[in-house]
Amino acid sequence: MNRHVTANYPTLENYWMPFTANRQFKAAPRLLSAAEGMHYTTIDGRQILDGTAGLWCVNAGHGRKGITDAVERQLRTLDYAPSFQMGHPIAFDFAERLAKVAPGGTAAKLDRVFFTNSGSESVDTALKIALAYQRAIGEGTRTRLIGRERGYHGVGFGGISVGGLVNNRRVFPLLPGSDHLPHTHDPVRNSFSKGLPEHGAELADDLERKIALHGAETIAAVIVEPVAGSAGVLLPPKGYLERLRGICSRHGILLIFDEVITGFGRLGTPFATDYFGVTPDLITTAKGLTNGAIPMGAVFAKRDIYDALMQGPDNQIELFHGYTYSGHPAACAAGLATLDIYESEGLLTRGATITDAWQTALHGLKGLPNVIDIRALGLLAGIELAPRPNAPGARAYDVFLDCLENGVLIRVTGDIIALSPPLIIEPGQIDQIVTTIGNALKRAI
Ligand code: PXG
Repeated sequence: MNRHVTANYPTLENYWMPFTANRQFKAAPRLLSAAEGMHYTTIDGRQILDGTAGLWCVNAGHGRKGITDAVERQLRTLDYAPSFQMGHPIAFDFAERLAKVAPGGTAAKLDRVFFTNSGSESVDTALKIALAYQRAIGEGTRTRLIGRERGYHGVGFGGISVGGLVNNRRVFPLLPGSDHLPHTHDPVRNSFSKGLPEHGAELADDLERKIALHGAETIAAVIVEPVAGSAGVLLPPKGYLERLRGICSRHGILLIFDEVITGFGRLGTPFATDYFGVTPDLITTAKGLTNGAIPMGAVFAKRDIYDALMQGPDNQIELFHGYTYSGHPAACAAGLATLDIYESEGLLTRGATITDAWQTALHGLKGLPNVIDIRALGLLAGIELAPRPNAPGARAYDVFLDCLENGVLIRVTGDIIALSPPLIIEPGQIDQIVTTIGNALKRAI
């Protein structure tokens, strides 16, 4: 794996890498230097098929000229402008375009858009909007935020408090009063499900128990990923999200869908909200919003929520929240150009036309050594492996290295392989991903 090419090789010690085993990486670095379409180029000139859309974000594929040109034009015209008590047209234009693709019927459309710079910021923004809304409607005792075990909502203090991945939480103090629903992963009952798993809708009823325990009047919001991504592509059981929606509505609790991964076409619909036909009150997004080209996130809120906060004297700031780079002109330009591509190439629904081929190919890995579950939906997939005794994660990591050596980038989390290719993937590339993983699995005994 140690493909040292001395030319072009950077000094490695200064960059403290995120979510990376720094010492292991720096001893055998894996460096990408270019990207185009479905492929990365490594620093030593090899082509790597991107099975992960970067980090679940490059939905339209790499190096899209429309995006590059729009960003360049924007930077030449208006590089930066403040968004506090000042405005610039492109941020309003982008919000208006996003409102058109936002889910929810006319009555419940999530067409009020707050800009952030990342998924983590979108999550913390949505949690704060939920708290501010409850207070604005006279429900100020509702300060509790509820997430779910194995949920990932970024790395802000709000996000890790409602998140459910222990390594991201244990070192840090968390928001008081946060609590968690049980996760929905049930391999005993649901392994190798095609489409959504049959069993587990009743897990949503745990929210009723939280309400019985804490009192509904203390709970502001529940946040879940419609499909849990980082924890290894965990699908919601049939009927689960509907039940969660019902309980939240009955008890005045806001429902937030974290669509940082599922937003912008990942399930073959514009949002997971559209796919499941269950409408939350707030949606968090990032990643595919700008095709990963410029960092940006956005929170979509129902009109009622926005309206409830537009109170008090006109000269008063309604929500004490925002970022220097909220609605950054270059990010808005990237986002508008990304929407143009999504629309002209039909990418927000393309997943629906190839998901059958994708799911069939993935499920073909059943029976290979150590594969204990396969789950796939839209253009997402998780392949769960039996861990090696006393070495959790080692087998999947070997598969990751093997695939990279053989020209395919996958993502592993623990002993789960996660796949989320760009939405432009062609059938031959699906075969290449699946064949490469299959060969690696045979070697990773
Ligand atoms: N919510 C969800 C559902 C996410 O998946 C975030 C929030 C945070 O987004 P930012 O932009 O702050 O990173 C995410 C991010 C992985 C992986 O492979 C997943 C994410 C990021 C990096 C790696 O599991 N998701």
